[in-house]
Amino acid sequence: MANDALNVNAHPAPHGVNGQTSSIGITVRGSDWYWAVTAIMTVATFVIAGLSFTKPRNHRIFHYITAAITMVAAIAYFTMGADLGQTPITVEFKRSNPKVSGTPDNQDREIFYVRYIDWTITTPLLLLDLLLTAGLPWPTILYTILLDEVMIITGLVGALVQSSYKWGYFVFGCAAFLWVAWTVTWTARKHAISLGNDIARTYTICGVWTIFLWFLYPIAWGLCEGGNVISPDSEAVFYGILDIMAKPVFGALLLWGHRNIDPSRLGLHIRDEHEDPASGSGAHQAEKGNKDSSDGIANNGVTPATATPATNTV
Ligand code: RET
Repeated sequence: MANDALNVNAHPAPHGVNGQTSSIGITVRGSDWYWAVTAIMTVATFVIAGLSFTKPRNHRIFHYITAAITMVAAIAYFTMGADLGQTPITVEFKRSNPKVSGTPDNQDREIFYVRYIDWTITTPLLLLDLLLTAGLPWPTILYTILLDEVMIITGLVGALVQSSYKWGYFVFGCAAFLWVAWTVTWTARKHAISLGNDIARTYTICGVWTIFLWFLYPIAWGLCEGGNVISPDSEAVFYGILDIMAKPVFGALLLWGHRNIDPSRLGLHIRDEHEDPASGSGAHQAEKGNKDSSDGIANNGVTPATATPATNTV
């Protein structure tokens, strides 16, 4: 079946939105690639959701978070494959390369704002996956997620700005990212190391993978939405490969690492239906011989289970 999305969804075609058209947009090949990534994200979602059934309900938190990440990405990629979720923005840098030059009377580039809606939802979930693995106190997790939102939203606003002011937003975004990168590589790693070798190893592999990949996103932004250096088809490939590495491949590494880690060791005391509400997940801790309720690090900053079992039993 031929891919007709660029004509079906655009008024006027191709890439038209609200009567305006971008002359610098994806081709059918770019759209095909977006469909391929949609398929990868969809399959990943079903596999992860299926694997969650191999775990008791109170041990599924990382499966659920990770499946939500690929599910949201699948919908975003469906949108981009359909040439939707985008708007024309006049480029700041007019280029001579025919792939990004536009036409004499139109130098608008197709900006996929839906990418940022995806990231606004999924990057906090990726951080939650990581920082819960490290047993970081919840106020630090929340604050890091807030700065992550600053990073993504400034990236979105900058992408939608035509003038050089877009780089102001880019700088705000990079500053916020440095905080996130610091927390992941330093603060949270120290916490993970205090929880035992298996947790430290899982955290380090996933954390290093994440920060290495995340550093490439602002570079892609500079070449695409910012500098108009590479074509929207190349943009699709660049961000697409990054997203596959940062979501399904990251998810596989994380869930594999978690296969023998009881969430209660991370301070995640989650009660299952057959457990006595009054005893919280104390049973779990006793059974595994963990020290996390007494050392004050691995309990996400919540009062230890032994003191007030009801408050930290979700
Ligand atoms: C922007 C531009 C502003 C400066 C910075 C950025 C970083 C974005 C990142 C995105 C990560 C996305 C992921 C998606 C999931 O698959 C917004 C491009 C620093 C790090 C991991």
